[in-house]
Amino acid sequence: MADAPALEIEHLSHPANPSLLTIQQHVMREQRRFPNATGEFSWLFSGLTLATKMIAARVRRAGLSDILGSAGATNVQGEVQQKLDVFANETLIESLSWKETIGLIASEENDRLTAVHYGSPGAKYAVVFDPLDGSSNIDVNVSVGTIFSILRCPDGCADDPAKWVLQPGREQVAAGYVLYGSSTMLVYTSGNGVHGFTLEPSIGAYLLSHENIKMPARGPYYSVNEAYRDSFPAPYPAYLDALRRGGLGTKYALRYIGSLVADFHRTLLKGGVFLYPPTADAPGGKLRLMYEANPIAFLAEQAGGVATDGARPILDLVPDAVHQRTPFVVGSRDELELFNRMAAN
Ligand code: AFP
Repeated sequence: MADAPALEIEHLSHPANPSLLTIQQHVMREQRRFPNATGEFSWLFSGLTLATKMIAARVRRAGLSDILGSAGATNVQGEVQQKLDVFANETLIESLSWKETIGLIASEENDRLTAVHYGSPGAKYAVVFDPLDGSSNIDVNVSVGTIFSILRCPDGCADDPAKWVLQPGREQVAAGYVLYGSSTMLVYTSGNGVHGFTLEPSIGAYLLSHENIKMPARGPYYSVNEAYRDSFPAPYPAYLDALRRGGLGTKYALRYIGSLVADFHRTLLKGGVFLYPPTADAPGGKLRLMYEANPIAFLAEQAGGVATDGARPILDLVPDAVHQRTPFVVGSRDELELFNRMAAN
């Protein structure tokens, strides 16, 4: 019998196309940094990506379907729930409940923690989220977002859900947001830089579009609801004046959408500073520490930026309640250096 021809191998002549890297592949690649990684984390992440694609689809059709407007109830914050808030919350909980590694869920929309696989030996993570931030903007077609934070079960957490969830932001395993804007983007960090993925709607996949995002060291904008300026404490009014009058070399312009994910996304890409100071109506600040400030602060620090509550780094704050609020200042290195200097005087 004649010798069979040897199988020939042709080597790929070009490197893999990075723009075809999906979020799933990226998360798996990041996990390989940890020798004992099991792939469970990327399975967990798939619950988030599926839910946010469903939310994106619903947001896109918001004007066409009967989903705009109030759902007729208020949430734990006393805010009127929009129908899309309810849909986003239920979709995230439903999608995440399939993931055996999730023990607990905490949502902005729910008064109490939700036990998912709490008590099961495989449950390692808690997921904390704001299902649809900026939802008072939905009816006027302004960008909204989902913000999430993932926390690992620390020693002893099995008997104590508070110990599991009420961890400082520094302990986050991963965090990110999805911005439902002119395109849908997912931006996340697992502690190794900040990476952005754009949803390609024709194939339903988040594809890598912004690798290793770095926040410019200085930017052109400050972002704050200046209608409350009269009740801002020191140093906020003087700080805003300094930016406007060229204290950092250029005269700053103002940009404010009123939707944290959109305002932060601009700050992340263009630089500058976003502020939600204490006000007369909200002396402890308006934004929520665990599912707004912590995940955004983690992203900011990973991108070279800074986040503070006016006195301490956001990520060092030890929460004592899931829905606790905080003043919040986040942005580029130079703007935050000036802010911290003025706050210390
Ligand atoms: P809603 O989800 O109720 O629209 O609140 C959005 C938000 O929590 C945050 O996304 C904004 O940065 C902030 O509130 C805007 O608050 P003001 O309307 O007081 O400026």
